[in-house]
Amino acid sequence: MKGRIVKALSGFYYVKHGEAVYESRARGVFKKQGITPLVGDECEFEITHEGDMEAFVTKIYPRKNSFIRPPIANVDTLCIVVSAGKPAPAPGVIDRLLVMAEEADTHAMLCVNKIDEADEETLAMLEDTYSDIYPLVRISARTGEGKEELIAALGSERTAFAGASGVGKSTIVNMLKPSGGAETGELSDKTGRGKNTTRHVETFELDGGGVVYDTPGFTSFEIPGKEEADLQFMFPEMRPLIGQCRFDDCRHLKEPGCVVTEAVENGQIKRSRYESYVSQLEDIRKNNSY
Ligand SMILES: Nc1nc2c(ncn2[C@@H]2O[C@H](COP(=O)(O)OP(=O)(O)O)[C@@H](O)[C@H]2O)c(=O)[nH]1
Ligand SMILES: [Mg+2]
Ligand SMILES: [Zn+2]
Repeated sequence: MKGRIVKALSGFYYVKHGEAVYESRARGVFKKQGITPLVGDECEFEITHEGDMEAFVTKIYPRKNSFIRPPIANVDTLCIVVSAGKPAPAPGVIDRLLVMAEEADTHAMLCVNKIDEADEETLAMLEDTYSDIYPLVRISARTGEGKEELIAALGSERTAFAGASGVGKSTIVNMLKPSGGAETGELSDKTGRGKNTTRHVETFELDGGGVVYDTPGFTSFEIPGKEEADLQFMFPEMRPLIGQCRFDDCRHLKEPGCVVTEAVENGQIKRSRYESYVSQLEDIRKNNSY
C-alpha cells in the first residue's frame, strides 16, 4: 500500500494512508542501503497487524529533495517565518535560509508574524528588503490576522516552516490546523528567544490539499565543496546581471567594471542582501580551503 510518512519518533515511522495512521518500522534493507526514511517520504508499506495498526515500510519513492536538519523530504515551499516583534529578525540568517531554499530547489516565501506587536521600523525593513524578491505575507498567529492570505499563499503545496526558535512556527501550524496539536513554547524571559519546544518533525494536512511541516527549525550548513561561482545564482535579484561584469569570473567584490556592486550603489540591490552574499562567499572560501 502507498502512504506518506507524517511523523518519525523513536525508531517508528507513522505512515498515513487515507485517514489511517500506521506505526511502522523500516525494513532492515534500508540500513544496508544507507537510506533513512524521512518525514514527508512517499512510501510503500505492508500491514503486519491490522488491529494494532502496525506495519513495515518496504519502499521509499524517489524524493524531490531532502534536508538533514530537520530530517524531512519533499518540500515544495520553504516558508521562512520571522517575527516583527520579539525575537528580532536577523537578515543574515534569513538570507542563509533563502539560499538553502534556492539550493534545494523549493519555492521560498517570507511570513512576517507577530504583527500584533510589530515594531514599525522592523516591518518596514523587512518589506523594503524582501517584498520585491520573494512573496511576503504579514500575519499574527495570535489574532488570526492575515490567515487567509497565508492560506492562499501556501496553496496546495507542501510547505516547511523555517526560522528562529520563538518566531511562532508552531503557533502558525496550529492556526492553520487547529486540531493538529503542534507544540508551542514560551519565550525565555532572559533571551527573548524561544525555548524550542518542537523536538520532532511532524506534518499536517490542510483542508485545501496542502501539507505543512512543523519542525524544530532549520540549521543550514555550508555544503562542502560548494562552488563559489554558484552562490550568485542563489540571489534572484543578481541573476539578471550575471555575465555583464567586465570579468567573466567576477565575484562582485572589488573587481573593476562590476555591475553588481554598481547595482548596490544605486540601490537596485539591497545592501543587506549584498552583505549576506559577501559573508556567505567568505564562508564558502573558508570551507573549501581546508
Ligand atoms: N504576540 C504574538 N505572539 C505570538 C504570535 N505567534 C506566536 N506567538 C508566541 O511566541 C511564542 C513562541 O511560539 P512558537 O509557536 O512555539 O514558536 P516556534 O519556536 O517558532 O515554534 C509563544 O509564546 C507564542 O504564543 C503572534 O502572532 N503574536
Ligand atoms: Mg515550534
Ligand atoms: Zn561583478
